[in-house]
Amino acid sequence: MSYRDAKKKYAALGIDTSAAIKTLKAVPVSLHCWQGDDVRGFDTDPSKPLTGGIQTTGNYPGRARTPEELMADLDKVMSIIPGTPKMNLHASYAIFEGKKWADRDKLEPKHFKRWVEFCKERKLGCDFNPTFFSHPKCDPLTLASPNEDTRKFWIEHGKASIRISTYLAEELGQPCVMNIWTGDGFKDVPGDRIGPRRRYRESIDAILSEPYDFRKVKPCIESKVFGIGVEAYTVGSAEFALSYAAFNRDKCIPLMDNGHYHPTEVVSDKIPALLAFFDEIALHITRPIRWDSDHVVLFDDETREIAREIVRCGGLEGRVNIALDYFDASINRISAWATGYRNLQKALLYALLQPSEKLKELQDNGEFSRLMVEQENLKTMPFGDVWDEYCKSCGKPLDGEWFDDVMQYEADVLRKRD
Ligand code: RNT
Ligand code: ZN
Repeated sequence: MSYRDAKKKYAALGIDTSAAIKTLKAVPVSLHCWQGDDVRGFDTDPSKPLTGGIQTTGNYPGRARTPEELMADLDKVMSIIPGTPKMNLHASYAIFEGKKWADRDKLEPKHFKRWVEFCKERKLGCDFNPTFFSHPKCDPLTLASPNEDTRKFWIEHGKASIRISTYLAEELGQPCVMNIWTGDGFKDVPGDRIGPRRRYRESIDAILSEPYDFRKVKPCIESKVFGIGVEAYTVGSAEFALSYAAFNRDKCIPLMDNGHYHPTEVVSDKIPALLAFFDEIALHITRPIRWDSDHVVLFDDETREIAREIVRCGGLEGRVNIALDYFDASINRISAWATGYRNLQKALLYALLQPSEKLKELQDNGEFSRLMVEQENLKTMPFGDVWDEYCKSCGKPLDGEWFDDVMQYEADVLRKRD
């Protein structure tokens, strides 16, 4: 079926495919830099293991080892993905010119100047993340540590990150979403659960006391149910993070990562729950297989349902800040990056092609049999033709047209790195 036929079929349901394509093109979706190098960054010794609740598995050849390599790989990915990407950096990706290394508490905007140039040349906005892991000052706790010096160090890192986020927002003319996540927690049954949480709360208060314009810099608090090595207790649990954001709604927003809940919980359902209270929320979209495994995002049921809720709740009008967060070191990293990004784009387009008003009406009228049947019918609509049209109109390859090119890049570039 051609796009013209597909357009007609959707029009018969009252859906304007051209409008959907136009809307999606303008939605910024953050592209996480850390898929390209297995979350290593440039500020610590790459021979040391990742710590602080982050781990990657696999040793596929071609990991980016330098800013130049990572930027080249990002360009490759961006040549494949449709839509409006926004960069998403971690503080550990600071670039030290002339070998002048600075520790995380001493990071400055100048350490991100090359990234600003990179973004400007490509007309990208940029999000930011303080990096509270893979560093000798994880004792193992950071912001929740009982050790005052440790806490101070990480608070200074958080404040430095706010200054860097302001710099990114001002230079690039787009708001910077700045996400606070720590892996603070304990492997086994703690002797004190409230102490670390009180300290975590005070530390975030201290970080957010650094002046910033909330319209430009949007600090987020990301929760997590557990992590590797901290199986028994996580300081920044769901209740903690949500309560923090709710009690400080003039200063920050909650961030939900769909790998950070019990396996039967779904973030799709949590989106409207939070949007009933918060003006804005942020998401990390990932694919957890039984736990926070951070697999590449697929065009699967839950990704589609997340996208449907984003669209139905007005999330594309600035209420939902969308970012990707996965890292797979066992397959070609560029292919992984592009597959996940394209799949999220697909899910958003799919969601924009739903007759949301009609479905709502059926529900409100109690027509549940029809609601089920119509929702099932939608699944065999000629979505692929609209997706192809979207890719074409963005000047990007269709499914089936880019993988060989990535394999060529692997042979020419990635394989020569090891
Ligand atoms: C970890 C969190 C966090 C990180 C990134 C690298 O479980 O999801 O968001 O994945 O900041
Ligand atoms: Zn995350």
